[in-house]
Amino acid sequence: HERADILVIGLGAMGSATLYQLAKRGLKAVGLDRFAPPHMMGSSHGETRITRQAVGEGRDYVPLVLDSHRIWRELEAETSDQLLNPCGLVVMAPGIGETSHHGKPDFVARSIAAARDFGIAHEVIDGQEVAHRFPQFLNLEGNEKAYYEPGGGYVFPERCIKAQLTRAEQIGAVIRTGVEVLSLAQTGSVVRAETSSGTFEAAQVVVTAGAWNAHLLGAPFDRLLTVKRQVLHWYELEDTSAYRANAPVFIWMHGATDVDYLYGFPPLPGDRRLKVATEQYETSTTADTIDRTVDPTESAKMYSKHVKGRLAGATPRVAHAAACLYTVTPDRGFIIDRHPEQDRVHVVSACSGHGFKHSAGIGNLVAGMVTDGRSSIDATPFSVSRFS
Ligand code: PYC
Repeated sequence: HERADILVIGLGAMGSATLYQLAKRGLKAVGLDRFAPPHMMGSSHGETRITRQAVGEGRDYVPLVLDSHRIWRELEAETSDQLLNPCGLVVMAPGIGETSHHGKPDFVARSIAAARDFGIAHEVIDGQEVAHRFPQFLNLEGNEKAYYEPGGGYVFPERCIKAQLTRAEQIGAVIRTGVEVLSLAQTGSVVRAETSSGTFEAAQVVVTAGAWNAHLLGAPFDRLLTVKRQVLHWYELEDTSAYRANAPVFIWMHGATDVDYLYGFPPLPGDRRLKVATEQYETSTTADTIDRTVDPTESAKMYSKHVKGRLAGATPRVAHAAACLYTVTPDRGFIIDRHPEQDRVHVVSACSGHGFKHSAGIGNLVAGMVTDGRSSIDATPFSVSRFS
């Protein structure tokens, strides 16, 4: 038997952050992953992830992203690697009216309200002003409503994971890769994980296995969590001149429903590819049965429905595409809580497709909850009991 104070299962966005924060607090933490993170099998890959400080999904999330930015800045200083690029963020809704995003109505208005509440620098601008400042966006009506946040932008997910795992190991954490957890059970004050590499025992376990969570945790998570396959597309740019130094990331709602939208990133420095995606919530899959190859027809459809005529310089030529998994709760919020039947098992993630920007702060929150039973950030909005 291998023994640990705390076992962290799954070392993607949430697990790497949790392991790092536990190691910083001096605990004997062991992290397990069935692959070798950072990897492309779960929900934490794709080169870039949007970060926004005024979180339209709800004010309860704002302290998490603010803490994440602080931690990433600290890690940047320690590792000399850039983790965060605050190139600015535009969230834009059509002139026909507000549309919902990530299950929340009036997403632009909610982002503005959060920015005002937390004193986050921002501007509210219309489509004409967006087109004037950011020539990457084409064929705007002019009457769009846009939220612009100069401190928003993107993070580099693989680098964030690597930096946190590297630092965690340097300060005492143990990382075991290629280890699949087969089952998990608490008996009294011990949690036992049966794995492909033998038995691990710990006083507490943090499950950060994303799309594998439901299978590992059983009821009620197998009922609450669904896994959705999403596709990231990179199109070749024939002309990058519209993407100036301040070209922002964007969430662009261009129609009446919450799937009439795309989000995307400016090309990375020296790159001639444009990464964009939309989302779907209709079809479910599982982490073990998902088709991770992307058919060229999927990128062709994305281009004609969302990209063509909207983004300067974008060609239909596909430079790269990747499938990614969302683990989604019924209200599209998070779950950060103890297992209702096993009080030494902590359930973290199920972040419904908007988690990465919060991950470093979530790691800090969870490490506080596990070690002291408390944290400076309130986790009650993310409790599992809200679904009962
Ligand atoms: O969190 O900003 C976000 C986001 C956009 C699309 C998926 N996640």
